[in-house]
Amino acid sequence: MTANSEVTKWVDDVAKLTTPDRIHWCDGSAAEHEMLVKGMLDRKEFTTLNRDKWPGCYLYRSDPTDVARTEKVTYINCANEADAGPTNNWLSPAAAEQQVLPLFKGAMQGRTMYVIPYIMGPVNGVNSRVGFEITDSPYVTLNMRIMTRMGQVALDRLGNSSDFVKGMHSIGDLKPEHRAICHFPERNEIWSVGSGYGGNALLGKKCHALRIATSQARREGWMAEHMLILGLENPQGEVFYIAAAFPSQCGKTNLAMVIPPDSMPGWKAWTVGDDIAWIRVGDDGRLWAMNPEAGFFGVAPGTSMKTNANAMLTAQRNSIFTNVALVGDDDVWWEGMGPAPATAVDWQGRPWTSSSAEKAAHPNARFTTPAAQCPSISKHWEDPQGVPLSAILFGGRRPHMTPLVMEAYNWNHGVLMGASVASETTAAATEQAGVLRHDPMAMLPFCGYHMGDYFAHWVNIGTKVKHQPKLFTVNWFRAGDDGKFLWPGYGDNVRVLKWVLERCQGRGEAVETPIGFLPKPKAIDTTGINVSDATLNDILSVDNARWKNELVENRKYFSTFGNRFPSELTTELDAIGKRLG
Ligand code: SAT
Ligand code: MN
Repeated sequence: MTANSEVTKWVDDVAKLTTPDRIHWCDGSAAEHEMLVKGMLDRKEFTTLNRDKWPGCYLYRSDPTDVARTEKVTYINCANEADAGPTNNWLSPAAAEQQVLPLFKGAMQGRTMYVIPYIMGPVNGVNSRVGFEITDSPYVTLNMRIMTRMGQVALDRLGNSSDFVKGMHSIGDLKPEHRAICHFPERNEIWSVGSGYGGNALLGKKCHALRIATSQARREGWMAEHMLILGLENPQGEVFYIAAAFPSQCGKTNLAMVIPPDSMPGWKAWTVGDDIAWIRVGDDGRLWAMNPEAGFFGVAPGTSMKTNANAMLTAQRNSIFTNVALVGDDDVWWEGMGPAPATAVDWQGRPWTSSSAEKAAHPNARFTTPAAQCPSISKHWEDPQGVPLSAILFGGRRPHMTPLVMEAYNWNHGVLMGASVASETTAAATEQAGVLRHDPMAMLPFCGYHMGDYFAHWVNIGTKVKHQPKLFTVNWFRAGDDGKFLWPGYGDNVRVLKWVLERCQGRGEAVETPIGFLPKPKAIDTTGINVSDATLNDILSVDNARWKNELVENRKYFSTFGNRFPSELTTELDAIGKRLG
């Protein structure tokens, strides 16, 4: 409990509305954790996994209709529709009160209401923020315990301040037609009902740390971004920090935990964050980034000792597995982990055999796991100041378009590169997979205000940063005519990061092209891998005709932001047009 009357008044109001049987204030203790787990086991909502292979780990199966973020019912509820912009669903605060608030009425009857005080960011972080999630889901509570610094630490940090985010969550009746996720950026408030899924229900993550935080950041002059943060150490022992934005399932978690290949002796990579970066302008004129989260909420399918050993090793203890398959002696399995078992229990609890047409794990099955357990976790991941950024990368899945890597000519050109990110859709969003969609800075579903204003905010931040990080676009997914990837990816992506760092140090050979600085093929270290000069030339080539089309397409897309699209970026578009001839 707390003496903060703004908190207690709000908790009272929510309790009056939702009428829970009990109210539990989370303190984050081990005893509380045990109590929550016991309840999950008693209700058969958790399966205890093998104590030797997966100590402290549990399997959870969600409602089959509740397996991913639901963007169609995710709303920005600012006062004026124009301020939400064309990329967000807008619902007026009054309409939300009429349509969504009733879904909370009596919703917690027969349930316990958990009050979760949490901190996004390190406990003593200079840019950390306090939020509260009120939820009737013990599963959500257990996930929040991994994903945030939760309990007494947050009450201590907040004290009597009224600077906190109010998140109200109920699983409601879990019916998709009774689902809504509302964000009130003007009053730092979130309402989420009808879903227990991560991005919809762990309110500290996308709802607070991105949608609400982007609005706060704009007001206060910092940045909330959908980015991993990585420290790259060269053989001389110098560490440089890189932030990178990729749309869902473009290998963000893999890059955050990348292991440099054996053929790059002396290179090391350190994980700071895998999904979200809060970035501020330091007194020293550099950009400083921190990871507001305390855990990883990673996609399981495709994760293996081969593709991401660090993620596998992190998730071996104290983790929650959602919608994966159960095999043998309380072991878990998912597609891409290794050889398929002969039989399993699939993510919906049904018998499965290796000849089944359906997948055993849901494609968006997840592990929730404490970041501190990651073998590659940076010793600076909880530094109160964060880490200074040398480079920012933008990337997407563009099989036939963007070169392996290119460097912006200047900050605004880099902002344009970020604004131009487009990628094939994946299963993490509930839309059709495999369709190309624009996803500026990988923020399309996460920017809490008008995207044109967001671009302008990026331009504005550039003017405040004396020592700007260099901005780059990367694309690990260039494919040949046969559809096969041309670049090996995974650990070998460090070869690209090596060039990025060389550029940041004023070295690294580059050629000027109409679309940016590209590495000379010889400047990419390919020692020990089988990538021919022809292939490298191919993935580092610029097809002027394609890029002219791309420019037309991008101009069309940017016109949807009307006069909020910053003129500085139009200047950069024109410059590219001129260079393309
Ligand atoms: O789907 S979530 O938003 O919960 C996770 C992610 O896509 O990063
Ligand atoms: Mn994400």
